[in-house]
Formats: sequence, structure tokens, C-alpha cells
Amino acid sequence: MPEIILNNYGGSTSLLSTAAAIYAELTPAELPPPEDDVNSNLFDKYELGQLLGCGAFGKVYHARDFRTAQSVAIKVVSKQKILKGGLTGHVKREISIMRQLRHPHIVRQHEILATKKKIYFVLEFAKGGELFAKLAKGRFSEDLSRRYFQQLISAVGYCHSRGVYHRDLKPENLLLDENWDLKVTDFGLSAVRDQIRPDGLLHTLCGTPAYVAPEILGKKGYDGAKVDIWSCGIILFVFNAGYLPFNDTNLMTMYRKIYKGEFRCPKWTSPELKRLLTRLLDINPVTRITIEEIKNDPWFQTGYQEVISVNHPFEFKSWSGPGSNGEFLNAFDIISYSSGFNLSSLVKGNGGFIIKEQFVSRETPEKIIGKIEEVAEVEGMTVAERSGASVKVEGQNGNFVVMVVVNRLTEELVIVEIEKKENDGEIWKKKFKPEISRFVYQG
Ligand code: ISQ
Repeated sequence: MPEIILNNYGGSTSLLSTAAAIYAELTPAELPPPEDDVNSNLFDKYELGQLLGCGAFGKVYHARDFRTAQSVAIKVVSKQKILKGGLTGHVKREISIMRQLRHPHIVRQHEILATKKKIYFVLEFAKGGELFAKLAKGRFSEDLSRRYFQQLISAVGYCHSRGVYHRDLKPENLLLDENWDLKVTDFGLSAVRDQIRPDGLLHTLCGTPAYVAPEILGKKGYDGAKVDIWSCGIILFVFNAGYLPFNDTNLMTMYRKIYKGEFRCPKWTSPELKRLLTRLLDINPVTRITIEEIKNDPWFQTGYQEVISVNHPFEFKSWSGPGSNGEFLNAFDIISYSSGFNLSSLVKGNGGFIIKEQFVSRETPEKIIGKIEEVAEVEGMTVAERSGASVKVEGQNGNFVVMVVVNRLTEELVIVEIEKKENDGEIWKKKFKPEISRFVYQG
């Protein structure tokens, strides 16, 4: 963890030239058992296992999905640690954006669950653990440094282009998957981090200023993109050197070194890499290199293949509906975004705005349409049009209420499209939505 990183990098000499060598060092059995305060059965959905790590604002556990037997990582954040008033709308929005991030080098966020006391972020499990735990055994070759740096920049560039900034890129946020590829975690959680009380132990125990850009230390305003690029520069330096560019046992002295931005590359650094590092670790955020410029840099470009990111139009994961014991209702209140109905849009029609929602389901069109008809009947509404794949429901005086169309996506999956008038949103929400929520595909 950070303490180890700060103190140990300088001493190690062995060269890890391949990712396979790193992966061979994995020893998950060494991890400590879960703590008593965490129930091992989470919402009857996940079995909590070993502690994987201590993040900037919570502990991360390995867990297994009871239904699929798939491994996940669960980040547990105590609500006590969150500032009074709970998560603000702005934070919820940012979490919501984070859920839509899909990139091969970003840890996916599957869903969020909560109890009265805790929030659980259910994440993709990166089997290889922390990249820097492997680096602690020795610096990387230039080729391996480049490979991981390319993957890091690809992920960072993807997020920046969507207006999401990490603002806390550092070793424990870089993980490895089963193919020894890099996975960045905690992207988009910077807003949550801001709401964590500074009196929490987590800050002092887990935090390190070594990756922090000088403009943050200066307490002036800063640009999230430039701050991330600085941290990427520090990370690249450590990949190549095996130690930090600005380091000191005394925190104040370390801050001063960062602020001055004076660093020396080790003698094995190629002139091309040195040039790029100088551009990354430019203390002036205005002249600091941009993502686009990094991608055009000759050292960076060697063997680089741009990841073509597919924007998945549909959310496949997690409908964490209210449970029967009342506890989940609280969770729902806080994490209001965790709906599988994610593609709402407003379309101007003749009679005002039509709201469209979509979700993906495993159910047959007949079953979904049948359920809509059932609710319509119970509520005294009329089924005006019906086919095997669509249904139109009207109110008692013939006014349009809702139109549901089901289209097949794959052999197993269908897309359900719902159209309703702005004014009829409440009928949909109260009468129909609770009934068909259970059909949303859980991944
Ligand atoms: C593995 N997978 C996902 C998240 C993690 C966080 C910390 C340590 C290991 C992890």
C-alpha cells in the first residue's frame, strides 16, 4: 500500500520484464480474512470474502455472486464517513456517469447497494490485484512501462472525453486483470471522495501526496484533466525508475519538491522517454502536455493501438429494487440512479412530450406484454392495440397512457421500449414500473 510504495521502491533492483512474471507472484491466500463488522452474506446476493485492500474511502472485499458464482470486488463505504446530508445530487449524478463508463482498462461498476449504515459499490473483480504490489519487486522494462502507460492513458483519455476526472490516480487504483492487463479503479468516485469527512482515519492512513499535482498543493483552482496527467507522469516515472520522482520521509520536504518540480531520471531512461516525462511533469498545468499530445508522442506511439470504445446503448446491470424488510428502501432513496431503466429521453410529439425508457430483459415478449395487460386490467384501463410484441394502453376516456414495444436483441435478450406522455409518468411509475422491474436483465 502507499506506505510500502513510498519506502521500498528505491531499494529493489530485480527487473521484471514480462507481465507474466508479475502475475506469477500473485498470492491471494496471503490476504487477511474479512473483519467481523462485515456480514458475510450481503443482501442474499453476494458472499463476502477476503479483504482485498484499503482504498481512499473504504475497504474492498472479494465477494461471490450467489447466482452466477462470479467473483466481484465490493467497496464498502461507511455512511458515517460521508458528510452530513448524505450524497448530493451532484455526487449521485457523477456516480451515474461512472456506471456508464465501459472501457477495457477501467474497472466496471456493476451496481450499488446500501443499508442504513453502509454503501456497497459492487465492482468488476481484477484478479491480478494491485499492479504496484508487483512493481515493488523491481522496476519495469521500458517496453512494459510503455504498455501499461498506454493502457492507462487510453482509460484516462476515454474518461476525460466524457467529462469524468479521477483526481486521485495512484498505485492502489491500478489493478491487473487475469490477462495481466491494466484496470483503473475509482474513476468517477472523486465526487464521493469530496464528501468523505476529512476527520476519517482513511485519509491519514491511506493517503499519499506523492502523486498529487503541484497546483492542488497550491490550493488554487485546478483543471481535473491536467491533474490526472500529472499523476500519470508520476506513475510512468515509477514504472521506469522503480522509485518516486519527488520523495522524502518528511512530508513538508516532499511537498516542496513537488512544488518545485525538479526531478532526475535514472541513467537507463531513453532520451525519448525523458522528453515525455518532462512534458508530463511540467509544474505549469497550462503548458503541461495534453492527452492528445501524449497520444502523438513518438515514445508513446510505439506499438500503440487505440481502443475503439463501443458505447453500449443499454444498461445490462442491476436493478436493486426495494426489498421486503424495508432496509433497501433507504438504499433506494440514496442511490436513486441504480435503475435499470437508464435510457430515458424526451421526444416532442403532437400532444406534448413523450418520455421514452428502455431496458433489456431475458423474458419473452409475451410475458412482458402479458404483464402490462394484467396491470391495465386491474387498474381499469383499456388495451387499445395489442400484438405479440407491443401493447398500447389507454385510460378510461381513451387518453393515451403507455405504449410498450418489445424487440428481440439476441436469442436470449429483448429490448423493452416504453413510451408515455409526460403527464402520465406517475401512472407508469406507480402502477406499471413496479410490476415489470423484476424483468430487467441483471447481467
Ligand atoms: C480487485 N478487483 C477490484 C477492485 C480491487 C480493489 C482493491 C484491490 C483489489 C481489487
